[in-house]
Amino acid sequence: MAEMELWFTEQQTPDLGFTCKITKTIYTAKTKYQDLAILETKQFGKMLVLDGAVQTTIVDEFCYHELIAHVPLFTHPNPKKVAVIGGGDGGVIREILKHEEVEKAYLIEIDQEVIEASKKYLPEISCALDDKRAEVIITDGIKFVSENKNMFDVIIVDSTDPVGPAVGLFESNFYQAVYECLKEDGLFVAQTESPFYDQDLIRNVFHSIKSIFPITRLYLGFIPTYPSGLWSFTMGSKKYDPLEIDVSKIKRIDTRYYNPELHKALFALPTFVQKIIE
Ligand code: AG3
Repeated sequence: MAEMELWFTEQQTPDLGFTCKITKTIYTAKTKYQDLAILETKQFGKMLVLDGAVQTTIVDEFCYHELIAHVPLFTHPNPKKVAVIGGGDGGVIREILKHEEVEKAYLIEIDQEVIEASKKYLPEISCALDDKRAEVIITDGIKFVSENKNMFDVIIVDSTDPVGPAVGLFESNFYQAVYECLKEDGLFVAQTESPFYDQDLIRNVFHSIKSIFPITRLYLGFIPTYPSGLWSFTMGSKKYDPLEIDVSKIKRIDTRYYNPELHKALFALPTFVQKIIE
């Protein structure tokens, strides 16, 4: 008898699917906010899926988590207080805590069940959530940033796609609140989707941030399990420019994607991406 094969497909666009062979469905739940699944895939190991969209996998999570954390943290000369909005799997917190000067890293996540499932089934990613320097706050990130002023050196927005509870995390009001939540020399980074499939979003986000922050920069990385693989991050900064830092001063930390040679190179954009943000 032929062996039964199970496959998971993320519908990345109305016309394109990304399909992985599944060896096991480890956990599924309908949380208050979204459908959650943790799958064992053959190609990428364990995978976290929210509302049908791949969030992270054991094999390629380092690409995303290192890029979203180390670029802002090595741009700010002395990041002591850092907040992650979203990011319930804990991967960004793990990277932030590799920086010794960080005194406290706050995880502001709306969905407690993402944190609990990640702690239970994805310890490789969530391992730093129990660190003494980490503090988890279960609340709406939009509400949190609007209620706290002048509080953080760096804010990292590790959101899902702009659908459902994350829509507001891509809006101008939110970026204004982030500006006010940062200290006078603070900076922030948000994940801003694929330059192949989300050009309007990238353009709108870039211009909203640019109308609020004195310095706005877009950088790119490669994340195999995300739509098109090519992924964008947008930084808004009050004072420090990632392109002006002295890269020879960047401390070597344990990473697999990020390195000091790459820091400025990440901001060199293909022509079609330059055009998106013109
Ligand atoms: N947050 C960004 C995931 C976006 C992926 N989109 C998709 N697969 N359609 C990732 C959270 C990791 N900490």
